[in-house]
Amino acid sequence: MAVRKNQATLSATEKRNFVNAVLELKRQGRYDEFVRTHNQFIMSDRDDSDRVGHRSPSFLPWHRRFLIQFEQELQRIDSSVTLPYWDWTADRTATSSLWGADFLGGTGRSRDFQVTTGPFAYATGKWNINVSADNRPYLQRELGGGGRALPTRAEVDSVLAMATYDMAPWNSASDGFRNHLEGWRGVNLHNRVHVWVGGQMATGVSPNDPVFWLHHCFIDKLWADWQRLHPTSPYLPAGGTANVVDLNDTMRPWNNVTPADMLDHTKFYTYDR
Ligand code: CU1
Ligand code: CU1
Repeated sequence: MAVRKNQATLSATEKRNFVNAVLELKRQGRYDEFVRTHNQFIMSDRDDSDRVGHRSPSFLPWHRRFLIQFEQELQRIDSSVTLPYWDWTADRTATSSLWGADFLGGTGRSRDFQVTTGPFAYATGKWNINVSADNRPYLQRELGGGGRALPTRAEVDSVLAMATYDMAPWNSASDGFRNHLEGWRGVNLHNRVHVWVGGQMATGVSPNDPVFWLHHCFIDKLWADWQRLHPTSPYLPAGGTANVVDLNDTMRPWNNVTPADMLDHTKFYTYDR
């Protein structure tokens, strides 16, 4: 069974294998398909009409399925690779090892926020941005530039304490665990991290930045942690709800997977703690 680990505990070899698999997927042209799919959902998910990937109950199962597909593509290149997670409550500065030249590279330069260090720097010739929001061909970051710190452990725990998965109106105005984790309400967890990284991460083409996968892997882990804390709290809504993915409805773009299929992550992988 594949074990997903905290990125801070990866060996030099594990970091290199992850980076190399990501670069190979990019070279094959398959990486950009994930960027394109994600952006299409960001553009079409609406509070008052169909919503699947975001601002809706299926935010968590949709991204779980999306990450599994990405991880499987990496494993086809290197079977030893699993997605690492970034615990941004612990590794919360622009100088943490996550941003080292041996892993994801650092923040962007001040002139244009272009990332110039590490394996995803434009000058390497291996990381051109093809699915773009602004026609710039290079990865951009402005770590911490939004002026608001990354969420704290206490903030995470306050959201994990919420016993109800989701509530009407099942969108970005909802109370409950999912919407507070997604970050449209309250302490703003997931969305705030996208803004903290800045550059492409603050847009619909966020998977252009490989940190997207490490961020969402931690969000996925927090869902699993929440399930353990609230073993009798079900996924909601159970059925008959307009415009959102109920427990046994299939999710686009796969159309063969439901939230119910995604509830037990241990069918696919485990976390290191
Ligand atoms: Cu997303
Ligand atoms: Cu996200």
